[in-house]
Amino acid sequence: MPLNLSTNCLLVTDNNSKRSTKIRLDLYVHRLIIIFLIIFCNTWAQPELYQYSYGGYEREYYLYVPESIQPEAPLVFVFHGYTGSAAGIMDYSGFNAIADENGFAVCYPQGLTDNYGNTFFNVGYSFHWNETVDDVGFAISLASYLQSHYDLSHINTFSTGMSNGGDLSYLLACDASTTFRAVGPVAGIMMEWIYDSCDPENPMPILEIHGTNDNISWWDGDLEDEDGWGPYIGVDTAIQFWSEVNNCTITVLDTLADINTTDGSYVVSENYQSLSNNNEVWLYKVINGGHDWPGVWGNMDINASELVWSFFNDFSLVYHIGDIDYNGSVDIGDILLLSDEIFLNTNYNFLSDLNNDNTVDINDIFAILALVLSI
Ligand SMILES: [Ca+2]
Ligand SMILES: [Ca+2]
Ligand SMILES: [Ca+2]
Repeated sequence: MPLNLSTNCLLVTDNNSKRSTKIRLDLYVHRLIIIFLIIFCNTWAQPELYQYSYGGYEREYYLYVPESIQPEAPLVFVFHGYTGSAAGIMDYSGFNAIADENGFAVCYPQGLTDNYGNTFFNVGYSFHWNETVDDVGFAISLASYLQSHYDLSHINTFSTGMSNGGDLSYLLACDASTTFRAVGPVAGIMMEWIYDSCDPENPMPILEIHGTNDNISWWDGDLEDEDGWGPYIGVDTAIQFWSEVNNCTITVLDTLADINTTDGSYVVSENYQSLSNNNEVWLYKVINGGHDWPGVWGNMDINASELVWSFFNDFSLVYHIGDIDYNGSVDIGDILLLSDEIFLNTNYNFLSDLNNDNTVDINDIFAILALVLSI
């Protein structure tokens, strides 16, 4: 018996040993899988720095594509301020986290360096009189490339930015309204020359967030160019201009809750609406606010990044590839339109490119027929 007991004990010990070894191995494998997943997921979702040749320059941008992104997801451009950087605004704006939650891609272009050694986007400041870089062309070209290469929305593409990046967003609203669906400048202004020449092909929703005590992008503008950036119009004039462009006739004013009573400012919202279209113009007027990105520094009652995304989301257009007439279904009417486009050799329409090969031809007819006939 003692021997048996002993043997049993030994056997038990042996079994325990094997079991504990197995448990250790299982834990080890599990840890390896978790570590692998963490590395893999992080690698997948990490923003990456890319190069892009345009206009004789080797441009750079960060692109963030959440791992859960769906085809035809929105694309948001975020432009940094004068002397700033793509990495800097990517870091402080928090747009990558918002993109994760809402399923859109974010592009952070890097401005070139001017004669003063400062990074910038060219909106025609007076001291940039000799700069010829075409940042509007760069943004249009890069948007088109990213839309096609990453299967992102050709319609729901937006622009925001801080200060100089906000100024560029206004210029894009004027000159690139067929590429950008809406823009949301923060502490941005319209240079007088942009205001004078602005004639957008499409009206577009505009959101501005601006402090009344901004000591760089002055609320009332600087038409006499006292500050050296070149003449620019005031915020109220810009908002009035875009309200007229969008045919807005209704104004809704609201004073937002002064949630943070130690930030020295509060926010009044102005919402301009149209009876003839779905476009709106929004102004978040930060009373006593400075040259800030609210929610990060300056006013803490609102979060500029979240407001900008919420605005873009509200003005995203819903569409489906193949529904060329936007009537909510793919049917004979769309087949006829597609046939006309091919027959008349009209400009490329991505809604007609059912097989997503960047051309509209007979193969798309076969594809839409298959879709309509459900074969
Ligand atoms: Ca406050
Ligand atoms: Ca249709
Ligand atoms: Ca095609």
